[in-house]
Amino acid sequence: MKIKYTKIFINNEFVDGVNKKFFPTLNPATGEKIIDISEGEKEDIDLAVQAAKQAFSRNSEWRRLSASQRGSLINKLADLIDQNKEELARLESLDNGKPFNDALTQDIPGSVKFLRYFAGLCDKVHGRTLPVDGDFLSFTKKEPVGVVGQIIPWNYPLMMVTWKWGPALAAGCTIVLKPAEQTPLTALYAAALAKEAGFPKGVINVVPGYGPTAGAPLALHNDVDKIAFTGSTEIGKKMLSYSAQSNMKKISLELGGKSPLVVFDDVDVNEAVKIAHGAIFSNHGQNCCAGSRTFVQSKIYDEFVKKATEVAKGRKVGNPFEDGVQQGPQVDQPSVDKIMDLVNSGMKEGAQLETGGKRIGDAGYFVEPTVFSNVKDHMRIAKEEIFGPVQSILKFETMEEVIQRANDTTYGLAAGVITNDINRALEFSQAVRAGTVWVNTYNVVQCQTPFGGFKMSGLGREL
Ligand code: TXE
Repeated sequence: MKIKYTKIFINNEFVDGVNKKFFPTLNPATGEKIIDISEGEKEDIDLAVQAAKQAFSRNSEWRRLSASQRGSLINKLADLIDQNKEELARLESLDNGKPFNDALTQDIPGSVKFLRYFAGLCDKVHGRTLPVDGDFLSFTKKEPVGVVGQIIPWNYPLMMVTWKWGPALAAGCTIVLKPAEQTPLTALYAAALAKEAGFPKGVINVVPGYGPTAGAPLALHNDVDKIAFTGSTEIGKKMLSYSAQSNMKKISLELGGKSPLVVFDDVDVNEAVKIAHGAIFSNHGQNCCAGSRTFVQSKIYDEFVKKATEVAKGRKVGNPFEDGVQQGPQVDQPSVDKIMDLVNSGMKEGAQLETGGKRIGDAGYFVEPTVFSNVKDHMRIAKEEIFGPVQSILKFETMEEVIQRANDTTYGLAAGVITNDINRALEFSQAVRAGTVWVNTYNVVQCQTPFGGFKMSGLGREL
């Protein structure tokens, strides 16, 4: 397919990098280059931040817009994304490897919904009046934080753009976004649509490039007022340090997880297997909420493992553009290396491999849907984020025990519980230290609900 946008987007123009460098974006289904992208570095970040600062200055066109006019612009952008959904879904699937049908029916319409929610929120951001002592009137006012740097990952490329743009634009901020180096295509396309929607120049800037050479200068910039980051916990920690080293910019972080999904023995096992399968295998396991520790109560453990293995074996892996394919390639070679390292560690540490465990072929980054049983808490596959199609099934006996084990992690993004007993559902939901707890479902993420983690899964809440 023809790729229209490959350059850095600053001040509503597509430009080459100051240093005239390029990097390839690859098709994960083949490992081959799709196209070269202009590579942004510190010099380009400086120009983009300058543009965003100018766009945020007092009496600028953007600052003079009323809140409802900002809402109209965001809605216009949502309309344009919707009108171009086929092309955006193709780009997303090509660049990221997710099934085209998932991109078309989930990622793109989801992105439109997130934008529309924030479009409607623009003129509903209220301050308070405060009954202070004496002859005084006191009120609070919510202010846009200013220039916002946004650094996003590759697992939901366009969706992450809209999660970051929606609230920042609704508040009246201006933006410099750095997409992930693996998946720059839909962010650049969205930048072109933002221009078409009528956003004034400098409000939205997109600088593709690598973490250390484009992301770090953005996070260290003294004219950036906030960084909104989604990615690994390791780089999330760096964001805090970049802030401390520079201007104490505000930081919000949405990081990794090792989320427990607890299945009690009073349930329909087939239904529970289905929920647990979706919880871990959706988006090829490349999901920060992935239900990556499946705890199953002992009475139904063997039956659950057998059925979960059958379902995983039936998962259709292949070309993301082929009808009926449920799992495409992982995003890149380092991801496959990390997954294979953890799978091998699982086998060495004594977990029982029920199915999968291997890379498929050597063209593209495909990994077999993998199920481990007999997983113990101390094993790496029960502690580290795999970010791949690997289900780890652990056995438990009692509520007290499973609460303690579910919470024995440095993460706390999400959790799930499957039971027909409301007391069990409520008790577990209260006790588990996680930002979101799903009952008898999983991975339901909607714009009306806040999203974020306890512990090292993040700081602040999105949406
Ligand atoms: O993440 P990184 P990676 C987890 C998941 C995955 C692992 C590594 O476990 O396997 O992280 O993925 C930018 N200064 N998650 O390597 O490195 C980078 O360019 C500034 C969970 O992709 O954190 C990209 O834009 N920026 C997660 C973004 O940070 C830097 C989603 C994320 O990359 C930087 C992704 C630096 N020094 C991975 N280094 C989730 N929460 O969903 C990198 N970046």
